[in-house]
Amino acid sequence: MTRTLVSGGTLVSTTGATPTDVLIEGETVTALLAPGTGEEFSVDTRIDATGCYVLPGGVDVHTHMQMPFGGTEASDTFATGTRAAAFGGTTTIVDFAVQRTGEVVEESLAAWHAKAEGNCAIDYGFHVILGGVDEDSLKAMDSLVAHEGISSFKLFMAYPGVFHSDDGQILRAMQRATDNGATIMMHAENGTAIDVLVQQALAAGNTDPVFHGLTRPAALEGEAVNRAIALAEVAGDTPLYVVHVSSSPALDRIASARSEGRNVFAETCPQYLYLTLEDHLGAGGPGSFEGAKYACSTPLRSKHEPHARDLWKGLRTDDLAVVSTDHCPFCFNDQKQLGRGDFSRIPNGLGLVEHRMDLVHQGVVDGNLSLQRWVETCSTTPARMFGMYPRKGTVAPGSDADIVIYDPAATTTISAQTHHMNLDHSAFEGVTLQGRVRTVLSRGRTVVDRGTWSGREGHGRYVRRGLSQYLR
Ligand code: DUC
Ligand code: ZN
Ligand code: ZN
Repeated sequence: MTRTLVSGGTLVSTTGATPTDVLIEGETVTALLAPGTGEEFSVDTRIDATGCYVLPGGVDVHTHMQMPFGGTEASDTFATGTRAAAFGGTTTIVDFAVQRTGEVVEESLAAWHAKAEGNCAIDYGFHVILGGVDEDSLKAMDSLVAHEGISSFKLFMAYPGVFHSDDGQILRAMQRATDNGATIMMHAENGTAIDVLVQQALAAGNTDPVFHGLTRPAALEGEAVNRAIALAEVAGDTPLYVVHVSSSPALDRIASARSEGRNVFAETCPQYLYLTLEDHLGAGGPGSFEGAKYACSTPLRSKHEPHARDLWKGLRTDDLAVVSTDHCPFCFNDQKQLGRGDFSRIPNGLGLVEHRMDLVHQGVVDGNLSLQRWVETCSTTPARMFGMYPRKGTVAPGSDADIVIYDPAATTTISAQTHHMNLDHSAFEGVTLQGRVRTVLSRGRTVVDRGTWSGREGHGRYVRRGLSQYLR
C-alpha cells in the first residue's frame, strides 16, 4: 500500500486552522501528526504544503451533468464536469438523476448510473428528481433509501408541465420522506404565477434575457419557501432542504422556521453572492442577448436590494448551511441561442463547478466569512447533510484521502480560455480571485498538481449515502 505524507501545511477544519502533517495510506487518511513529526515515517511520496492550507476536498451537492433540459442537454458530461470540479478543489459531487412523469424511478436511476459509471474523475452520488409523484414513485423512494444509497429527493414548485409537483403531490412525497427519513430538496418558486408573468412579458414584446429575472420576483420565491415549510410541518416535520436560495424573502422564512427548531436547511450558490440582475442578466442593455449567459433559476437578483448581503449573513449564521453550484452549463453559441427573441426559451443554468471553492474563499478574503466556515459550508456540512460524513468532508483518520492543498498567497484569474468545463464562456470572465488550488488528491491519488492533470476517467466511484446527519 502506498504511503503519502503531506507536510508543512496548515490543516483547516470546521474548528480551527492548525499546522499539521497528514499521513495517507492507500486511499485513506491514517494519522494527523504534529508538524515535522511525519519525517520519521518511510513514505513513497512527500508533498510539501508549506505556506498552504490543507483542507478536506470540496463536496458539491448540486450538479446537473449532461442533464436534458430546455430542449438541449447540459454541456458538461460526467467526464468533463468531474475533471473540472477536481481542478477547482471539489472531490465529490452529488448529481441529480431525473425521473419524469410516467417514467419508472428505478429505470431513471439506472440510466444516470450508466452515464456516470466509468466516466467520473472524482467520487459521485445521486439525488433523484421526482418529476412525477404517484403511487409507484412514492414506493420507489423507500427502496432507494433502503437499498440504493439515495437519501434525498428533489421536487419542483416551478416549471409547470416539466418537473412541477402540485401541493398535494408535494405533501404526499413529504409524508413518505417523514416515514423513510429522506430529505426533500425543494426548488421553491411559484411556477404557475411565474408562467403568467412570463406570458404577459412576452405579449408586451419584452423578450430580452433580463425579463427572465423580472418575471421571477423574489416575492414568489419567498411565497414558495413559505408554502414548502408549511407543507413539511403538516407532513410531520419532514427534513426540508431548500436549494439555490437567492433572495432575502426566502432566507427570512428559512431563518424563522429554523429559529422554531424545525428540520429546515438551505443552500445558496456563488452566483447569488456576486452577480446581479442589472449588471449580468441585463448586460449590454436593451436588445442585447449577452445576459442569456446568466439565465438561471432561481434568477440573479437586483443589486438595489440587499439580497447578496443577506445571503452572506445567512452563511455566517448557518441559516444557509451549504454553498453548492447548481452547475448546469449551456454554451452561448449553440445552446443559449435557443432563447434569442424569447427569454423563456433560454436554457436555464450556469457552469460553476470549477470555481466554487475559490469564489467562497474570496468571501473569506473580503471578510464575509471565516476560514473555518469556508470549509464547513463547502465540504463538511454538505457531506453531513447528505449522509457521507466522515468518509467525506473531513481530514481525519479513517476518512477518504480527498484533500486540497490551497495556496492563499497565489491568485486565480477565471476565463473560458483556461477553465476546464465544457463551456464556451464564463460567468466570471476576467475576474481575479485571491487564492489558488495547488494540489488535489482524490482517495489518495494526486489528480491535479499546479495546473497539471494526472487523474483518470473512471477513478471516481459511486458513493452510497445515508440519511442526513442533522436530524433529531
Ligand atoms: N435551475 C437552473 O438554473 N438550471 C437547471 C434546473 C434549475 O432548477
Ligand atoms: Zn432547481
Ligand atoms: Zn439544480
